Amino acid sequence: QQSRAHSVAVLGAPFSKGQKKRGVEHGPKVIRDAGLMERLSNFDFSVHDFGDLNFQHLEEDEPYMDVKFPRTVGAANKKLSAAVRNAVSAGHTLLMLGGDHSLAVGSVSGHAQHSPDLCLIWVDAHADINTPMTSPSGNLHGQPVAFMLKELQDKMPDIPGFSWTKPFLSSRDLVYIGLRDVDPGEYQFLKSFGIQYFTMRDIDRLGIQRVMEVTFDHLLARKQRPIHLSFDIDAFDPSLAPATGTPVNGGLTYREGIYIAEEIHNTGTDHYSYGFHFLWSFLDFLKVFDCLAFESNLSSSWCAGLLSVMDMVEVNPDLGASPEAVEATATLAVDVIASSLGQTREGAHTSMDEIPPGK
Ligand code: 5AB
Ligand code: MN
Ligand code: MN
Ligand code: MN
Repeated sequence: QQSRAHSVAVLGAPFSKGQKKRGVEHGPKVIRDAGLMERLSNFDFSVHDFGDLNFQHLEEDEPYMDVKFPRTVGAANKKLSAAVRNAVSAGHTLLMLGGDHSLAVGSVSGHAQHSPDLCLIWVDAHADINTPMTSPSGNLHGQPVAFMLKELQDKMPDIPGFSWTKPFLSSRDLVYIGLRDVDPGEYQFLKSFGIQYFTMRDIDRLGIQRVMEVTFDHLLARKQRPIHLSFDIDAFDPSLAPATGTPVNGGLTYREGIYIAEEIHNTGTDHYSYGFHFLWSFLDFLKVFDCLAFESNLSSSWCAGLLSVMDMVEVNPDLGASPEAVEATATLAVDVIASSLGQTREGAHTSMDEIPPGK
């Protein structure tokens, strides 16, 4: 039996000019060094390593208002956007390794060029929805979502370096998970656009299982569609992910983070929890049903789910207090990636046609 979205492409984006701390450009290297490719080779899909993009640092790049390195960040994202569009168009599920979170402008916009109906799950301590006017820091890694949202179109000035991109995402196609450090302007945007978000407090109250259920109800109940997962490692508690630029106490536990990833992988297969009560198009139904049958079959059961592009960002090896702290952070990133792509805690259900024989 053939598996379906049978190939995952890995693309490194060693870029740090969306913020001021050095080191996050080495994120792709430490995530790879933590055994990423070996882990991915355990799956039924094929893996293509596209290597790292090459970004230029522009000499002449004066701040725009308070925004730092606008042209450098804009040009890097333009390049990333084209690379993501090409990879997705070629049929790959894409894994983008950052780099700082400003890279989401390129990653999500490139994905949207191929899949205009995508939805976005943003796992982060921060909402990253500041505009140049609301940003307390001027750092573009705190602003990527503002470039995407149609609702913010008239609040975004023309920032040099970004004329290549136009807002493409509607606020109802976005869900945040893990928030616990939201700026005043950001809070206003979340509220006035009615964006679905789950703070750490919401996770405390509802539990992560219910949070994921409501997330998929919100995004997928009416229509199955591609998921873009933008995962900022600072969503985790700093005790688990210390090597990152803007840590905030009280973050996700290991099990909550892995559960989020597992549920995203399970989309398109474990669909009874969301939206079976809604009317699906006949084709959508057949597609999903086929996938379910496929999963329950013990042989070669890898099923892609709806995850289409994943960003893993903000791992900064220069900020770990020790080599162990850096390795723990990078290994955690690899664990989340593996779970998003189908690693399960109940064991691998691949390539086993019958119960193993006794001796
Ligand atoms: B990250 C802050 N909201 O805008 C800002 O790590 C922090 O990609 C942004 O989530 C953190 O500078 C950006 C204060
Ligand atoms: Mn972020
Ligand atoms: Mn963050
Ligand atoms: Mn699976």
